[in-house]
Amino acid sequence: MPETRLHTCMLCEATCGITVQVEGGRVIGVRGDRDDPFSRGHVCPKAAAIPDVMADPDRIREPMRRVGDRWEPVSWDDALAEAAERITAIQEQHGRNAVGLYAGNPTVHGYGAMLGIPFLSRALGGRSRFSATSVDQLPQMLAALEMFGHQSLFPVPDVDRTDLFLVLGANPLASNGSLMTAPGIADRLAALRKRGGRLIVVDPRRTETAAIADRHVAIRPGGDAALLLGMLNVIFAEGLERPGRLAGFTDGIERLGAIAARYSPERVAARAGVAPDAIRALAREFAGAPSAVCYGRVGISTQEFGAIASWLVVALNVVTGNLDRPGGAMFTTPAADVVAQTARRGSLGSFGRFRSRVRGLPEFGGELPVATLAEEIETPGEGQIRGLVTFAGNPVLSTPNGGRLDRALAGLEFQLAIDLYRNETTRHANLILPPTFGLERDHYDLIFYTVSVRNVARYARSAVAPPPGVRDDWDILLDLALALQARRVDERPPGPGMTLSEVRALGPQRMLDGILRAGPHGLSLEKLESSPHGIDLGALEPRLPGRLFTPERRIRLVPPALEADLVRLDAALEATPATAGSAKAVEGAMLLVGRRHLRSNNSWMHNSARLVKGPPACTLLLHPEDAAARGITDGAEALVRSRVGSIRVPVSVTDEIGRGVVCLPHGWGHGRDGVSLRVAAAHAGVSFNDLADEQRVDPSCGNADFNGVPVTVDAVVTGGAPDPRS
Ligand SMILES: Nc1nc2c(c(=O)[nH]1)N[C@H]1C(S)=C(S)[C@@H](COP(=O)(O)OP(=O)(O)OC[C@H]3O[C@@H](n4cnc5c(=O)[nH]c(N)nc54)[C@H](O)[C@@H]3O)O[C@H]1N2
Ligand SMILES: Nc1nc2c(c(=O)[nH]1)N[C@H]1C(S)=C(S)[C@@H](COP(=O)(O)OP(=O)(O)OC[C@H]3O[C@@H](n4cnc5c(=O)[nH]c(N)nc54)[C@H](O)[C@@H]3O)O[C@H]1N2
Ligand code: SF4
Ligand SMILES: [Mo]
Repeated sequence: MPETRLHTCMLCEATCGITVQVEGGRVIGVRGDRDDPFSRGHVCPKAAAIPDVMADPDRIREPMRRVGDRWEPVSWDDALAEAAERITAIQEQHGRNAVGLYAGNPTVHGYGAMLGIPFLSRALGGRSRFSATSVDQLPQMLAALEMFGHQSLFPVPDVDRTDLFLVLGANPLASNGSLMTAPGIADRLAALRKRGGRLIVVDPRRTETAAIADRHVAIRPGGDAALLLGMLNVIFAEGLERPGRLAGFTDGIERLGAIAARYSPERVAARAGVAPDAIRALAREFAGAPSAVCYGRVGISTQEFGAIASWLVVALNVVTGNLDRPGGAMFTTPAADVVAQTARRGSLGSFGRFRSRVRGLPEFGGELPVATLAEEIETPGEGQIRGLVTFAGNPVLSTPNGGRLDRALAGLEFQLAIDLYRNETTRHANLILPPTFGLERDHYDLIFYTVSVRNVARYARSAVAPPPGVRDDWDILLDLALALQARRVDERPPGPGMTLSEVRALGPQRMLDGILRAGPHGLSLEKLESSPHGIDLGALEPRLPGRLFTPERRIRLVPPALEADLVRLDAALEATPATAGSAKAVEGAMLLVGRRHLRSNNSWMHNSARLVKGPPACTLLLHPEDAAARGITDGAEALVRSRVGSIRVPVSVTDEIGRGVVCLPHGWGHGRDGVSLRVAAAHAGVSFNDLADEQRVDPSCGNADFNGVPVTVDAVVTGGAPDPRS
């Protein structure tokens, strides 16, 4: 008889409660937990693939060492010792910056990894730290830091109560929400419309979410900053600004009004790709709604004007009185309040404390933009990166110009990967250390409950034992840190507080318990375990001004760093011909944007047969007129070229994408040598990031610019001359 265990899905930000059927120590099924007060039984097709990853024959189950292009097992002791020796040897000769660290997305999906990574980071030392932040939400963190004083204080759309949900550059029906933990988002959006609320989606593509919306605004890629300024212009010009109680603790409202006065709908329309009348209507509708919330995600964040757009999304909510009120953008009161906890330690965040060696890109949160990693490896000189640790990341497929990074990694003196798979990135490693995964470990969403649409908490014990040869991420991170520390001859004696060995012995569970006990709900692991389906701690409540971390405890509506960046936008507005109805007229090229699929998760779940079956997902969306102009038919291959690379990809001809824009998912391209992903290799696809240009970043903060990459698209001429770059 199978037993049922409770757990939480750790794949995306929705934190769905799951029930797990276990028989003979193996997981035989995963379903939604109907008794979870937050997710109420919702799961998506990916949940069933958790056991696929756990039982994947390609999964690495013991530490592996590469000898040439052969891999051999190695004991944990030998692997850790060798890693520490190689890393310290490089650092002793070339300095701490010579060994880099890249932490990928799953870091934030495991509390042990999240709590452990700072210890490895500190043990490595130096400034060569990178993470997926700079290909994702960095501009939104920058806006939080500059406006609220803490880089992790995100306003969350109160989707369950709002009257108007204005979505820019997010497709929650595919992504299940981001910086908005809202399991079962389709039901929540249906409920919104049922109670008379409106959903408006601003996106270059008529996405799954746009298709169920009241209105779809087909914006030009990278046009959001222009659109938002145009809306603010109308709001101030027509006296529609109503900050209400926010005015009592907000600085810069007048200044924002003066700025907005420069951006009439007529001036911004071409760049936004939205007609002046439509901008006016949108502004009036938003300002006039009983409650409204503007929410922007990956599409506004990873683009040319990501920082300005991220700032203006918050500003629009403030100016219309929709920040910190029900139905607007609100702040959580999380049971494990890592925001308050880091603030107590004085780490509110940082920006621009130092710059990258080669391109001079600014530091953010102690990290450098990953778009500069390849050149930091390739460029000789002091501080050149010669060794790299990757943790839960696949930057070859997930960072811009992955092709260049791929080649750069091949030239490293030493690479260590902590990962489940030998993939496009970890194939270059000298050592791979394999972690436990999924239901083999306990789970608490340290990060995502800080951005959830209700205050909730759920803790799950591990449901099955891990394979004997793997270790928890926490253990790997701390053991590596200890091994590094042991080799440092120059190490200063441990100061007050706990030693690394004491931290290692304490373990992540007791750390989590401490954070919960210190938190605003006085919870503990014991209390959470007595409510195994999770606890609903209520709807979000107004938190301001108490939750602000600026020294003056006021909102900075016009952060100087972001205001200064407007000159760049001004130049772009001048450069945009007023007649440009399509993006094409502007760049002389097509503009490439990304997309996500419900059955795919960044780069690393394509080895699950159940997720990749069916028609190929990695296709280029092309408008029928653009297709006809190039003689490309549905299903045929196109040659897509950018400054940095070229790919051949099957085309889906569809009017869901605007003219002049093409759309491709990221995370594909598994056809490389030395990758040990048999199912994924049979559904290889091509990598978006072989086209994305590492030199195209939002220069204000260095975040990658994936949305609006100029490309040319041509029919593949069979029998013609081979493309020189492919
Ligand atoms: N199934 C699935 N779920 C996931 C993931 C996954 O890979 N698969 N990844 C997870 C991760 S790491 C994240 S960060 C979240 C992301 O969650 P979302 O932000 O919801 O992700 P996307 O689906 O990429 O949505 C981005 C949208 O921006 C649009 N866009 C592109 N350029 C522009 C532009 O210039 N302006 C505007 N307004 N829109 C633009 C794109 O067309 C796209 O629809 O999803 C998470 N959830
Ligand atoms: N063109 C384009 N590029 C993008 C995006 C886009 O929209 N367009 N989105 C960006 C975004 S939002 C993100 S977050 C990044 C993601 O970028 P990355 O984090 O670099 O890439 P992932 O594909 O998430 O790779 C995760 C890796 O972690 C491993 N892994 C999974 N679970 C665990 C675990 O529990 N422990 C350990 N140690 N390893 C684990 C997997 O095997 C895989 O190798 O991609 C970015 N890249
Ligand atoms: S929506 Fe996200 S958390 Fe929920 S089952 Fe799917 S992948 Fe897991
Ligand atoms: Mo992400």
